[in-house]
Amino acid sequence: MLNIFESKGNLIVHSKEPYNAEPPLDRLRSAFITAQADFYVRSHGNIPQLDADEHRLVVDGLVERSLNLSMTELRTCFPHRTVTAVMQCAGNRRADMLQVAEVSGDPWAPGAIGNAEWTGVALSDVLQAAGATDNADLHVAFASCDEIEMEGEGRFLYGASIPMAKAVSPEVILAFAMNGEDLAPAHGFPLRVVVPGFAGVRSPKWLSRITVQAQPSDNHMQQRDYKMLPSNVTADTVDWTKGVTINDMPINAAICEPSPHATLKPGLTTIRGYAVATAREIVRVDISGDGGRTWSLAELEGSSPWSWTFWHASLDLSKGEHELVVRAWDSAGQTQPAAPDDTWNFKGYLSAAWHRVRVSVV
Ligand SMILES: Nc1nc2c(c(=O)[nH]1)N[C@H]1C(S)=C(S)[C@@H](COP(=O)(O)O)O[C@H]1N2
Ligand SMILES: [Mo]
Repeated sequence: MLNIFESKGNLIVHSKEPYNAEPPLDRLRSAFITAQADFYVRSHGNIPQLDADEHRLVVDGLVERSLNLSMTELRTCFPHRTVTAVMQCAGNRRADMLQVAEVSGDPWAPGAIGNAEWTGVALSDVLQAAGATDNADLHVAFASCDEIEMEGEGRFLYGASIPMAKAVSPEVILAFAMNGEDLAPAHGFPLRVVVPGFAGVRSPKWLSRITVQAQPSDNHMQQRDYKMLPSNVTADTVDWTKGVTINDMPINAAICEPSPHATLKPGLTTIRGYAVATAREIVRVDISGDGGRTWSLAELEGSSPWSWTFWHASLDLSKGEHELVVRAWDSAGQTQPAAPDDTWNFKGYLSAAWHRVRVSVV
């Protein structure tokens, strides 16, 4: 079997251990469905090499009957569902916030996102088989097999949770396949959660346990990370209990081509990128060739619920330096903040300001 650096040879590696990497943007923009080889990887610990024949999924907590399922039982006892959905890290585009002030975490460009066809079983079917009550006040907690080591936290296994109201939505699945293939080890083989519309952190890979409980997961990932924080809060002053849990992702858009600092010829240039509004629809994308003073409409290439929307535009660029800018609009008329300063936070989460790319025309 290929090792991770071979199987992910096209990616830009932010760190090797834990392995974190994203695709170059022209590659990301080359297909509506992102190939596993080109799909970003965000890991906090090791990448477990699990045996599907041995793997078990336990369902317990506030249920009428606990389940302990093999992968074969999971595949054969429940109807299969396929959902095409974006997976996106809450730290996607963090590099832009880094330009405002220091932030913690890897400097992700706009590549910590991908769109895949996930196949598995509905989480709601599994919860129903266990006789879980779907009281909206409950939480569904997930436990994984990867081990994480963090300063001040020691060693622990990855875990996170989602509210019951989302857990019983039909789009939330326990996936064993991505784009019709087994999940690659880096993407959670043999089983992961996929929570369309939510930040990637709520979609645990290498899933081993589902627990229905009265409160959110007590895991570090749920309690002391991945929260929305005001810009005056720092690593030294943060009170995690006051942060807001990041679930839904904001509207966002990025220019994938041309790449930053590209040298172009005068005349018509095609600009390509993606926009994403998760639960809502992208209805308009604006593109500027002069730093956001004047705008024209990009052409949308169609979408599906939970997927991204690809767009392209043609701009007539004269000789000189240009700042290309994109901003998207959703069906509720919401758009993106103009500058990363507006939403800066020391963790660099939810970086969704107008995306700017400088090019030279010579
Ligand atoms: N078990 C486990 N699940 C995890 C993570 C992890 O480190 N361990 N990272 C999460 C985060 S923060 C993101 S953004 C997505 C990334 O999924 P991918 O690596 O398949 O792209 O997985 C999520 N699930
Ligand atoms: Mo993430």
